[in-house]
Amino acid sequence: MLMKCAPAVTGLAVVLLLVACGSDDENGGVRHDTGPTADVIDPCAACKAWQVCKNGACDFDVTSMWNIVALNGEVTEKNPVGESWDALGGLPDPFLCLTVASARKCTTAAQDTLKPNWNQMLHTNVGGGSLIGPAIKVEYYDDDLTTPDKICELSATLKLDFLDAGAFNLNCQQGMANVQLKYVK
Ligand SMILES: [Ca+2]
Repeated sequence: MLMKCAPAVTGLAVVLLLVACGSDDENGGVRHDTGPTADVIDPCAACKAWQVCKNGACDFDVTSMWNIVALNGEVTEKNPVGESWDALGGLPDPFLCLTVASARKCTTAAQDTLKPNWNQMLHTNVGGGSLIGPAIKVEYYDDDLTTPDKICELSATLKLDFLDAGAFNLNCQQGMANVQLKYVK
């Protein structure tokens, strides 16, 4: 009995185990496993931080909070009419605006580049309910002295998969952009 209940452990632990083993004898000495039992499987054990357990399944938590970061993008060399974006073969100055829950936020314009690298936080603490469901308005422009030239405008409906991936990309004829979704709480 002693050997069975006290595997390689230090002195103090042995003493404690001896006490525990003593009471085992009263129950027939069959209880010796302290690990969790496999009888009950929690269906929500694998729920992510932004999910709630609902009717025994993981469900999106509409009260979760998210930050939205415009990471980077790419723009085609020519504009929709086949010309360079700026005069005399100049490269574009791309910026991205995202309207979420009626708030329109834009990156600064990346100067003279086909590969803007903004890495700018546009929205903070956006409620999950505003992120999934309502479409996000996307405006992608080449900044100019007068009025910006449109690279593209579109409406994006986010999917739960995007939250899982923590990012999504926007694709249109004249360019693409990567946007990061960061779970806050
Ligand atoms: Ca420009």
